[in-house]
Amino acid sequence: MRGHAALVVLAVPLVAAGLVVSRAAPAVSPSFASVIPKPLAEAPERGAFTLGPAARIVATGTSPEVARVGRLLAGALRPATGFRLPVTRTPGRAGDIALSLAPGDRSLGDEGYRLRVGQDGVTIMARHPAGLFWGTQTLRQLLPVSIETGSRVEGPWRIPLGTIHDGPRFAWRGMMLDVARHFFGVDEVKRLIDLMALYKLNRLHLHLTDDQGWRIAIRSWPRLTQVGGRTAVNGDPGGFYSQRQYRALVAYAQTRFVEVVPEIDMPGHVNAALASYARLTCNGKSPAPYTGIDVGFSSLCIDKELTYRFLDDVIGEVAALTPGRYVHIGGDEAHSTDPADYRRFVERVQQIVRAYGKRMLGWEEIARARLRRTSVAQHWQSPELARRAVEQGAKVVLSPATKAYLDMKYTPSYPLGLVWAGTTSVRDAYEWDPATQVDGVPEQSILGVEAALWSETIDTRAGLDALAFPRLLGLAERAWSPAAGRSWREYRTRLAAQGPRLAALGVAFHPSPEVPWQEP
Ligand code: TNX
Repeated sequence: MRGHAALVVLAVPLVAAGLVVSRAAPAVSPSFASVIPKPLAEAPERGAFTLGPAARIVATGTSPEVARVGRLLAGALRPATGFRLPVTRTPGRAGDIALSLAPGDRSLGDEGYRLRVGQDGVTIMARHPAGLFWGTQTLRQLLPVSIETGSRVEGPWRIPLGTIHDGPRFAWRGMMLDVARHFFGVDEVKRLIDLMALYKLNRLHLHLTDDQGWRIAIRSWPRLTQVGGRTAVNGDPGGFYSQRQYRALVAYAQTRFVEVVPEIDMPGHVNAALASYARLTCNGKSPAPYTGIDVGFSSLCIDKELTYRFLDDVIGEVAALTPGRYVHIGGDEAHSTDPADYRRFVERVQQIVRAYGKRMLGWEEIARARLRRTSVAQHWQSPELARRAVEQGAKVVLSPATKAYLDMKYTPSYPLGLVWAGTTSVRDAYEWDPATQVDGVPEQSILGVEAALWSETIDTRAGLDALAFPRLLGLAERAWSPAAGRSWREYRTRLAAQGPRLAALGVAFHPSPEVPWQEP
């Protein structure tokens, strides 16, 4: 243990100073044993394949999607290697990386893949392009950490030999980012999408509206962003996505097999909307903009018909921007809405969402209303509400605040974050099983797991990095890998090996002393 402590001390200043970035070779070569999330099955062999300057990426078959995954892989490997890595359809030669689809191979599932590293090259096979893409993310983790530096470094680019057969436990592997309390621009979110993809997360839930800010342009209600988009917590600068920017973000995510899930929070958490349009309030008077961090004080006017015309416009525009199946309607902490009104409201909004061809997702409180079986409740606090959703035949996404809230402090003295659900160590975020988390919510009712990062206490990339990393990796593993056979002792060693990789990517992660971080 003492040795570990010394390594931690070493890792901190290196990470902080960004020195890791220029290091060529890692102290320990990556191995199958260090991949996160843990693959389903792996058979390592002795030896390594060395990726050389003449290597090509062979996209077998005629699917443009396969070639696209190949180009993304080439783009990830070129900066550090300096190799050309042309993407080609011509038959593979020794030394190449081959990607191919095996649509008939049911053992691969919707997102699974088989990766083989042999003396003569690398092959990745999947039933669907998504699986190929996840396979390329595993391949990245099998290459030396310096592959992530973004600028030319010396090889050799050795990849350990062996075979991996992999596929996810849950279809929904998400992260929520609150861009309403503090705004995060397109470039920050793209970077987060890339980091999510490295750990095989496939849903980005954007909390686009709240009391403190409205972050998505709605053409039929322009003041939402002209007025409501200007503010943020603490009086910090606001901001918003134009529809063009938002579309670009969604497309960027889509090419990385990440589905963007937009959330418009209602009937509470709407002060920014009410401040923008006096006619949405019951008394016709706009409230002042809000920049504090209280919750539960605002509500849409449930009895006004205009409220539903407004929501029809907003949901219609948001649905048109969304290729994914879900629109999230918030529904949380509506403490200023009468309970009977709340139920009526949610049921009516459920119809609106459906009319636009989408499924409704909402925080667990929506289970107080009558839910369609295709609606989904996001559990965060109340086992009873999660059970009520399941009793109605709806599915549940698990974001238990004591495990999956990335905005909880690591320790009581940690400078960022909140503590209302307690503190959450790296170990806490990892050590739980979705299937036994909520009594009465069995595995078959669970769509998946989602980490949530609320932004009351962060407004920079550094703050985002420090709260999200490394806990996000543990949650990604909870969502992808079976719980059986895993333990914190084993996981923390794998996590330690990811430290230099995160540092090479420029991620200012929290170097928690719980983890025996590897020296870069
Ligand atoms: C509760 S969790 C909220 C958010 C806050 C968060 C802070 C949930 C559905 N609502 O409004 O930002 O706590 O941790």
